[in-house]
Amino acid sequence: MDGVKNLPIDIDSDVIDQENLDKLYALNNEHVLKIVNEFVSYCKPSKVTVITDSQEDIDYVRQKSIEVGEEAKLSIDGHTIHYDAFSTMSYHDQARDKTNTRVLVPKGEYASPWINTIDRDEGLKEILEIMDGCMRGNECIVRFFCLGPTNSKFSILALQLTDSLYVCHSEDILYRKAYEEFKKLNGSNNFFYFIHSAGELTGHPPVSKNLNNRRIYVDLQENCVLSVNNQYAGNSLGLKKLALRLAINQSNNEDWLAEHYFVLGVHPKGKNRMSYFCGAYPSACGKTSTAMLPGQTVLGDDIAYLRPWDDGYAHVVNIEQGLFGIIKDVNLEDDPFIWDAITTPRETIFSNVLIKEGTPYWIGDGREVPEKGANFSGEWNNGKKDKEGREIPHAHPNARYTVRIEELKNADENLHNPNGVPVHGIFYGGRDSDTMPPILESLNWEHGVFMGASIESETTSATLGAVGVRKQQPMANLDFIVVPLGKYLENHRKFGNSLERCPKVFATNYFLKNQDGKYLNGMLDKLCWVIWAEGRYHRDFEAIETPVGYIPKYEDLKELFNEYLEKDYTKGEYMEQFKIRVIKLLKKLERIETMYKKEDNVPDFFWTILYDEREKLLNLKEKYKKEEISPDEFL
Ligand code: OXD
Ligand code: MN
Repeated sequence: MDGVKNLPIDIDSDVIDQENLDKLYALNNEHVLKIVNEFVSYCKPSKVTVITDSQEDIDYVRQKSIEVGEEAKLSIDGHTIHYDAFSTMSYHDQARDKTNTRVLVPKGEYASPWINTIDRDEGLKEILEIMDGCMRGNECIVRFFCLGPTNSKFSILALQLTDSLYVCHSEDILYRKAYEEFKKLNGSNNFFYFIHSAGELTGHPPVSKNLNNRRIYVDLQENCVLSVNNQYAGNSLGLKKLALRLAINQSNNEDWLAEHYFVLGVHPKGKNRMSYFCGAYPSACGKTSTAMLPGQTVLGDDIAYLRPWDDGYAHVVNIEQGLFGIIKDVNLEDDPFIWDAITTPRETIFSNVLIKEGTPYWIGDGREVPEKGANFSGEWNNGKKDKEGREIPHAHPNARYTVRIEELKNADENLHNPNGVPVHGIFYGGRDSDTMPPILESLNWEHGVFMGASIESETTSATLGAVGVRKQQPMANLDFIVVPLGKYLENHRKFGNSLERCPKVFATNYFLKNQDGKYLNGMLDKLCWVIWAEGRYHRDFEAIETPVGYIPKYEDLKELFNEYLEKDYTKGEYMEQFKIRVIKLLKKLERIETMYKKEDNVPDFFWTILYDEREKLLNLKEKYKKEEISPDEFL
């Protein structure tokens, strides 16, 4: 301890007092001290506060966020509202900023068409200039968290410095506290760190002013991310999507996976068993609603780490303990668990919704939209337009709620299990209106990796930019992959092949439409796909082999729809949903081929599967002389 105490902390005593200094010294970690020292000197806050795991310290953050106006209390006890910056409908801070999120790449190292990179020296120079004095007049909070359950082989510790009380409060709901865990590091630098500043603030509530200077730079060399001039959690919270990028880098250099997965406990009726499934979907494509299916339990809805385990399975943990969920079309009927949690007293942060008389309203909440209220644009009334003449909706389509998972009635009992849970299956899905059937099982693990690698999805409001544009979304993780795609796919291949009990892989598509643009499936139909997949793992159902994977048999689905949804699922619906769209699938393969051809070192197994699938589809086309083949033809 003495050695560490002698380290120069040259922060003025009117910026950090003795009590806070002592909290830092107690960690006995020179790396933490150096980081705090260095970034306090760049960012120049007027005060530094160190938060331990004590309730008193944690309550301080929550209280302070309200005091500085980043959050305001709502009518229901524990509920607060936070707004992110808004200028116009197309210029705001209410979604992830992909353009200004860059990976710092040392000269001569890998650059990719899919990864937004910048030369490391140039990028550091740029962002440190922007960060010079960015916390002036504000308080910098130093906070310690754990990505994953504490005391677990899976987990990674994380240090966060931020001048946003909202960021810190959100992280407190979403992640496990770990000041005491840092002491167990024995002085090592085995942790990620994140420096965030909302930058100069404007207005009431205070929001980031200089969106044009918003930057999020990922430094793989230092295991750190610097983020400035933003508050939206996808840009600001170190532990969320910023840590995912660092973990993807680390896992691909070791023998595990860091994925954009929910984790769901599946409980089939009358079977006296349960199974765990992971699932990756681009944001706003049914991920949370799958994780929240009625009758099932939720372990996580966004990010997971997987490792091979000694029982032969891959095990998975949720690195979070809360939900930062999209609050659009969340209503009593479709999402009873979430509805219950966010409409009753408990610690909940709403962001970017409409507030009227202390009550939050969001798009698709099943209630009448108030004529006026307050939202991210200030005072709002029906028909209000932005500077460019675009109508401002009462709530943002990417508005969010932040709540702890254990507050939900369907929370899974293994949420904090340091050993994680065994993975029986994996779902991959995208927003695809015309190509893939609702569910398709891969022919084997490698084919499953191929299926995940060829997910396509139409863009949504969770990222800035146009919506509805079809894009390739490997493992729904492309926004976060920071290693060469070939390396990422090879790591997946090896991971599954090393397992004695390999998960089954399924592609799902909840967004198939008919020729008139009408969705072919109801919101809850996904429950039947999930139960079918669980049954396939346990060999309850046979399936029909097609060139692109296995599809369910009509009789099995008819029974499942009846048992789980009390719905009559007709043969006509089945035929329409599960026909093999040969031409559309061939076109998809072409797009996938074009994408991966731009990449070096894509593993051979990927090309073998792609060419094999193409040949089989061409043979079908030749044989049937039709664009679409009925499932019955494969019986
Ligand atoms: C999220 C996202 O918020 O992926 O989970 O954008
Ligand atoms: Mn996500």
